Amino acid sequence: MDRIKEHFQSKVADAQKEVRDFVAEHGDEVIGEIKVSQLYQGMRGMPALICETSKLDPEEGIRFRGYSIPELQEKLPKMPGGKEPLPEGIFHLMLMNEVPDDEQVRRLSNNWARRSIVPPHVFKVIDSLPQSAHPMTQFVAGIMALRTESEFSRAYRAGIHKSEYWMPNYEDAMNLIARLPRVAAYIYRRVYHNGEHIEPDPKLDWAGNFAHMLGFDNEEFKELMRLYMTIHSDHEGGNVSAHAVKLVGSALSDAYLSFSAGMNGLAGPLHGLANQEVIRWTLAMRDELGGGLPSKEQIANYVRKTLADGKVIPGFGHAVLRKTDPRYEAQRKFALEHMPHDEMFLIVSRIYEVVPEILSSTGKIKNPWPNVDAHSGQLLMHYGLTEYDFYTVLFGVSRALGTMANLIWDRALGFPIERPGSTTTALLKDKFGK
Ligand code: FAM
Repeated sequence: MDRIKEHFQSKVADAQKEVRDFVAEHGDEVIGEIKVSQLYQGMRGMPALICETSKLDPEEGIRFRGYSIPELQEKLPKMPGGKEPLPEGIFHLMLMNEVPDDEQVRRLSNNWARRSIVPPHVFKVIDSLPQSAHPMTQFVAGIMALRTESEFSRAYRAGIHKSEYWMPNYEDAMNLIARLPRVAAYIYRRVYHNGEHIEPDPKLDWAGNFAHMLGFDNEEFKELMRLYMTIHSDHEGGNVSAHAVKLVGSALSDAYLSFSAGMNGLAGPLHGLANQEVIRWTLAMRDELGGGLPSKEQIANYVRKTLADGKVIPGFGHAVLRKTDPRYEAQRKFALEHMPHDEMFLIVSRIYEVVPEILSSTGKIKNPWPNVDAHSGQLLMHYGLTEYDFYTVLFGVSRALGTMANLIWDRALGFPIERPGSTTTALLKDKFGK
């Protein structure tokens, strides 16, 4: 067993006992009530899941194991001379509930590099799809092809004891994280660079190597990838991708099956696909207005037209947040530091000045402020990653960090299969009257 796995194992028995004792003592406490409306509104605000890795506060935004994004930027290890946290660090924090030191992060980088070989049939599966298939389609196909490597599935078939489920599950989760950048970069190079693939450089960190395989070797882009992979990794348990991974995993579907379920959810325009939609919408606006930096009034008119057409303004609003997303702020800070005069950045900033007031004035949108997706595309475009159909794949690679840390814990804590109840409108009407 490697040292990282041993370190995790040293935490399992205490965590199991903590949960067992807590539920034995407080299992009958009531933590909320459910209104009829919540059943029709996507279970909004209903506490229904345990997710240890991060918690979203409506006003303050996300905290990973108690740390805000600015705190992580300060505390997590960085590359020598770098300013952005290494994603290995946030994974360690989420999994171990400890801020790692440089040595622990380096060990994780090396561990993932050793696990990162993707079997050739995965590339064949991807190559069998039309080049025009959306990158998320290709990504999910690649993940499913990786499943031939599942150690959990093999162990289950061989009759593994339930107390050991987490162990092969850990292997699957770590292998998946290690291999995803190669699969994602393969899709990018296949679709947008004539299939001219770039070999991994095992000496690089996980995100730096990902940037390298995508074809972006400048250090500033690598720093962006480290920030991007860190801030997109987790957003508590109830969002569509995180919940889908957890739900499917609860049936003892292995990490590959579970993660691909989450990626199918991330590919929806109200969730992760919003990052490509933001750029599509922004470019369409710019083109319609003749190019250049539109005025506030022009943006306002375009926003009103989008709303009148019955469409959403992508990148704005959130089911839980009620203020500007700190992930948006972290990206804005990066832009202000590295590209304050970039035209797309100026447009994004101006959209930020105009949209919230208009959304608020509709009187129905609960959060008029920008979310993570309102900014990420602009940063990528600045460095030449302009193929926005690919953006959700980047989000997906990052989301593996949080969802896999959770999946390992779910199996370690022996969480059961999820099976909430459902009811019918007729039954509710019988109960509460017409
Ligand atoms: N533009 C136009 N209308 C919006 C809107 C927006 N950006 N955000 C919310 N609304 C509408 C919403 O469609 C609903 O309309 P109806 O009553 O006619 O159905 C109404 O306002 C109330 O919605 P809400 O309670 O404020 O939001 P929800 O919790 O239902 O939905 C979002 C949350 C994120 C799905 C929604 O704000 C949205 O569609 N935003 C645009 C897409 C987007 O940026 N998604 C990315 C979210 C992100 F953080 C992520 O997952 N990566």
